[in-house]
Amino acid sequence: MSFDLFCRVVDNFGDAGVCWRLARRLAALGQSVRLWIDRPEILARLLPALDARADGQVLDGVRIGAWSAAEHAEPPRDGVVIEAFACALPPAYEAAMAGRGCLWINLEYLSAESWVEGCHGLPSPQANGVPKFFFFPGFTRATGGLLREPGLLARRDAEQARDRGQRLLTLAGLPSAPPADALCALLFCYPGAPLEGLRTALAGLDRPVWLLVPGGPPPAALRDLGGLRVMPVPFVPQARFDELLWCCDLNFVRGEDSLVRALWAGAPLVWQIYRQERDAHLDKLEAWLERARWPAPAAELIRAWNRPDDEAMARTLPAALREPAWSAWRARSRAWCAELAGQPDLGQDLLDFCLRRHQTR
Ligand code: TRH
Repeated sequence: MSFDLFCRVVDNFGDAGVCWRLARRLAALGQSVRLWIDRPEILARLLPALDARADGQVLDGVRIGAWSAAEHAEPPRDGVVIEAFACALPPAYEAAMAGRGCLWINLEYLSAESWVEGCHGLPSPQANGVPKFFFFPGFTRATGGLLREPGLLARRDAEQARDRGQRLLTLAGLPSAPPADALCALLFCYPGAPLEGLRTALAGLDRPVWLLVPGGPPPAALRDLGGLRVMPVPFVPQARFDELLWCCDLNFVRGEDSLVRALWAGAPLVWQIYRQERDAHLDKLEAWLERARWPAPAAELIRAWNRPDDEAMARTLPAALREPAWSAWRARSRAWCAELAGQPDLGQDLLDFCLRRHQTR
């Protein structure tokens, strides 16, 4: 089938990151895919081979076009149009969809809340008569699942069998390899995270800590202290981001795509959820914590990180890293990763959904 995927960047990297990953996945499943994006320069940060000024480049089997060009594009006959995160299609394109046998999918944000299961796959009747459906990523079989490429976990295991110091030297350009007993942590967070609490907690551990901070100089609040070394590392292409996560014992991630990738890493992670008005994000965080079933000290730490609370951070992080909480957290991370990997991946699930809808027309 032919897919047109529309992406508007609201902020940061997640909108482009999720859409690019889905576009690649559908192309790898043998579909013909065009990705229309309003800020190609953001995608180029994740995909350095992309020339943000050129229109119509084909990378990894996906044709990448500028949003402005989509105004005059023809919707694919009997194809699928994906509107990511309710981004609203270009009006002329939307008008041209009528009568072409298109299926229209609204790909929603990832949420662990239980109402998602009831809304996944529901129709959304449209004035132009084009059949439109909600498609929700999620953590259960009653949702669209999470994006996962075939063989990802085997690739992870093979990588992790190699020397970690060597992997970090090549990938992150570190001046030297971390000591064998060091705790390696990746920090990818939003401004406003309780960094003072993080610094105090990490510096007070009874082992060396290497904190890898990708993409530019680390925030001023983060400086070496005690056994803590703060290491700036480059912003790696998205295709190599997993490898960075796989080098670390603990991953601080945020938003949507880096969360999912940290889950596939199968190691302890601290998620910073995207902030919303009136603290709506904290309810979403609780829904996720309920599904995650982390040991209590890890859950307390994740709450402190999101509130954000420096004092609670300095207290809860050492508790979560202390035995037996740490081993329990590691074990649960592996187990949830395996459980989630036992469910169909979002790319295949979306393709099957579209095929079924086309057959039942
Ligand atoms: O960047 P994010 O915070 O993105 C978002 C946006 O804020 C968006 O508006 C919001 O709706 C969404 O989150 C939920 O976080 P996310 O989703 O993790 O995206 C980051 C992307 O950047 C992800 O694809 C991984 C990639 N990345 C790299 O490729 N290399 C790197 O070195 C790093 C640190 C990240």
